[in-house]
Amino acid sequence: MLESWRWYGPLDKISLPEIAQTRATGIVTSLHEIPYGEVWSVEAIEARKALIAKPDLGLHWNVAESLPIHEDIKRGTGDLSKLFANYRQSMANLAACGITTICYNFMPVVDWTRTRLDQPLKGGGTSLRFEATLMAAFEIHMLKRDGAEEDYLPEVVQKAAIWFQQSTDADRETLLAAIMAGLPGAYDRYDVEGLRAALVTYDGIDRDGLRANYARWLAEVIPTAEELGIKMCVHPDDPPRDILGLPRIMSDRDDIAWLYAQQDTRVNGLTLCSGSLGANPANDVPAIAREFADRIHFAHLRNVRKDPDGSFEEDAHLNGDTDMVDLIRALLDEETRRTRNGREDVVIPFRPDHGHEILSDLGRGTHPGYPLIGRLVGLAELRGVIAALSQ
Ligand code: DNO
Repeated sequence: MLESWRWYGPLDKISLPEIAQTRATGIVTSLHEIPYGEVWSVEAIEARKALIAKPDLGLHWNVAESLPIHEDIKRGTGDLSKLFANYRQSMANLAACGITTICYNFMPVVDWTRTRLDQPLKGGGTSLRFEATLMAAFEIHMLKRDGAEEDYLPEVVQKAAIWFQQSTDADRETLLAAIMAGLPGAYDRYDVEGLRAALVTYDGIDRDGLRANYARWLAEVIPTAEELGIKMCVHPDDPPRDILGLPRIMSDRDDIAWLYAQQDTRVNGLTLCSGSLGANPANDVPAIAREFADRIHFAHLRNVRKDPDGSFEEDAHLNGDTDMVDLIRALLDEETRRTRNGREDVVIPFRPDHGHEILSDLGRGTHPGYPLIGRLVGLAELRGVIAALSQ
């Protein structure tokens, strides 16, 4: 397994020399400044690659996360040929620069979603939390989405009403900011009106409709990935359930089976994100890893602790509900199998996904979920498990 680290590019408050001290060697990044749907030029990719390699810190750009998919493709609206062609061109340019693993997601409108970015931890520090009551309060009372009440347990709906009544304007703003924080690397955020407008554009698109749009996109890009030797790996939905009335179609075992069947080739694969999948009580993450192992091209390792009402909180990497040791065993077993089968892509890159804000992370203003010390703790713990299991 190759230790990697997500870096948000030159605007990231964590510098490459700091990352080098974690002893991770792979850099996972994106050209965040390029608007969705536009081509990543060879020059732009080479320049970023050189920046990563330049300080001679032993780092290299190994995974593009994400090469984002334009919302028009997810909605299936209009003439998409230009957007498909642009995506394929970016893939070709990445391949020309030697970057052959691409992570993307097919979540409509919002990426990962939390309701609190600074949930206090016992003994100090903070974590990211998804509180069902707060999400319900947002959807029912702030967004005023039709039918939102039906998506939550009655007691959650009740508590949400109380929270909303008692909340101040500042509480509501903080909640909106937390929910919007997940848009990866994007610098524009929706306000309530903007979000409402974005949701309207998905009116009439149900699960089957979204799947059809995804299948169409796969048919457009997977043959190209095959020609270029690129491994495509979808990131699961986070949280793995419908949200804001939008369908989510990459949330569990059956969704992954569906994906693999759409284009039955190894390059059509998965980012095994243990935290995303682990937030659904029905998902047995190590079992999913074993079942779909041969097309896992990348792993995000973190852990969540779930509550019965649908809430969850990001726990320490070896705590939480997922048996991380068993999961890592599944990934190492897959590497062994790949070696035996003579596969070229034996090594699975992984990154310590998210981390608690602790010690000197506090107040540093890094991306939510991506502090230095908290992730380093996660990496160190995962590294220990890998070393022990590899003996
Ligand atoms: C959250 C991340 C996701 C991921 C995208 C991939 O922390 O794992 O934002 O980068 O969903 O497209």
